[in-house]
Amino acid sequence: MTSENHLVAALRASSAGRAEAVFARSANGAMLSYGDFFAGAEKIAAALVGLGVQPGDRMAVQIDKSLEALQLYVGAVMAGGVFLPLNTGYTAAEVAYFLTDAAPTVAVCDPSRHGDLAPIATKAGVAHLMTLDGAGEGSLKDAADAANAGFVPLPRGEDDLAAILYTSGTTGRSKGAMMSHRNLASNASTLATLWGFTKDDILIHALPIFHTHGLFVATNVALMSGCALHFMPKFNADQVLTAMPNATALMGVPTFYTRLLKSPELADASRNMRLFISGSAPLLAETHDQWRDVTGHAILERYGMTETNMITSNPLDGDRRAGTVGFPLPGVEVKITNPESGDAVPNGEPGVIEVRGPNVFSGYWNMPEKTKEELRENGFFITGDIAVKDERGYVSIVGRAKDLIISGGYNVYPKEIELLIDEVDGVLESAVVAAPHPDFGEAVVAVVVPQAPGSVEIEAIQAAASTGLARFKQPKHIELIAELPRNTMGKVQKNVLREQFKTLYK
Ligand code: MCA
Ligand code: AMP
Repeated sequence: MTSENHLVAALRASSAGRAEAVFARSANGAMLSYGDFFAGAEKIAAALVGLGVQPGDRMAVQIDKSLEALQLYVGAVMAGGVFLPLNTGYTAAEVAYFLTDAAPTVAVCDPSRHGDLAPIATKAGVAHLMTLDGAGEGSLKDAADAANAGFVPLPRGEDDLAAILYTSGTTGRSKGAMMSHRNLASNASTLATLWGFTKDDILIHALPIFHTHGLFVATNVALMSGCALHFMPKFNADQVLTAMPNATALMGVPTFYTRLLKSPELADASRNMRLFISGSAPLLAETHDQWRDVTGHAILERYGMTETNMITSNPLDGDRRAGTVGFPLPGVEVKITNPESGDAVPNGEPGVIEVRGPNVFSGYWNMPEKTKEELRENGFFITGDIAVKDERGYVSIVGRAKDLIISGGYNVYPKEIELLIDEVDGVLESAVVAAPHPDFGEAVVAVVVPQAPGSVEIEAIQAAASTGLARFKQPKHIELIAELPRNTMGKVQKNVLREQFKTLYK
């Protein structure tokens, strides 16, 4: 029986004996030390246990980004709980699904949403709906303030769950990816070493903290290396540029880089930085080249998934090749396979990426059948991304076997939107595709067939989307057409629609 909390011990190791070291500097200049960060997390853990949280209980959290929100993440894990972060853009209808599916003991929301969510939480059997706002105030903070200091993290082993992250699926139903202490600790430790992070780094943190990139890649890597964060509530190009001269590294989605490239100050501001990392969506080779021309730095592109954490990375030392996502991480096996046979394809031929290692999740919450479809018995997870490996071992992602749109780093599953649109009165059917977009990479476009001419207005579809879907999932363009293009088998030809809309934003 383990006596320590595996993930918390790993996250604390680098700052042991350095309680005074800066963990985070906020946009307003306020500093938070490592000692105070963990002391605050302990108080939250004590408050959660006081509310009745037992090891293994889920804690659903839909709150604005703040340092207290990060303390809540670490505090939830200290309490032996399973942290379940939710995109702040999710509507009440979306949150209802997550609460019902995951059955958390405690949910935490912004005070402004308490009224909205209280009946939903009650219906889902949530025992406590607490609040925490973007300034770190709320009923959870009050409970933490009243709790005793010095909470000792509850023992949790490598196989115990630390988090569940929901990821939408091609069936339109979100799946909760179960992440163990080992999954999170091993990946962050590998990345911190691979990318050369030390306690002297200062990482600009402008990503949201409800997804893998901002929470497990940026935050865990920083904690594990004992470095400092420039902590920003959200991405703002001017704020990032202002922070750069006093920072060493940035992690972002491609939209960060295309937006930063618009600034004439970029060349000067980036002079002292040592590393720019991109992921979550494809970085255009053109953006990579422009960045190198302006700053002299080659962006390090890496690739991962919610279910697997990070899988591949370009090298820190060596050639960071534009248009590739680099090599498998140390300790992570990557196979490129024929989707029918599951056999590995020869180098240079496209196939589906499969991945096995300590980073790979243990399955989907309450969905054994879905788990079986995507996670082979031999431990390989089928990513649904199509890639080729070249003779030097660099992996390039060349397509997706799954119907997925990535907009500004957020995943949007067309099926979910099509199901919602098809329910609108007067709609016969719909198809949702991506159109290339200069800012978001891909934009969501909905093509809708009315039951009869004039049977539905675009406004009615927009209204349904805004009630049912987070803003980033809502179609940026809706087009009514008489019928969808189909092949001889009757399957909708999304490639024809993609072709039709490929210059919409050009
Ligand atoms: C905002 N909007 C969006 C998006 N973000 N629409 C589509 N896609 C988006 N990503 C909407 C806004 O609601 C607004 O709508 C309009 O677009 C313009 O908003 P703007 O102010 O320009 O947006 P922003 O607030 O600056 O946000 C853009 C952003 C943000 C900074 C790129 O989306 C972001 O932080 N993305 C990062 C996502 C991320 O962390 N992904 C990692 C997932 P309106 O004006 O009409 O209201 S983890 C992952 O993928 C794996 C594991 C991995 O490998 O990392
Ligand atoms: P999610 O599971 O929602 O976090 O999204 C993971 C998906 O994002 C992957 O399956 C890929 O399709 C995509 N992705 C992540 N990083 C990259 C990258 N560097 N290049 C291309 N696609 C990426």
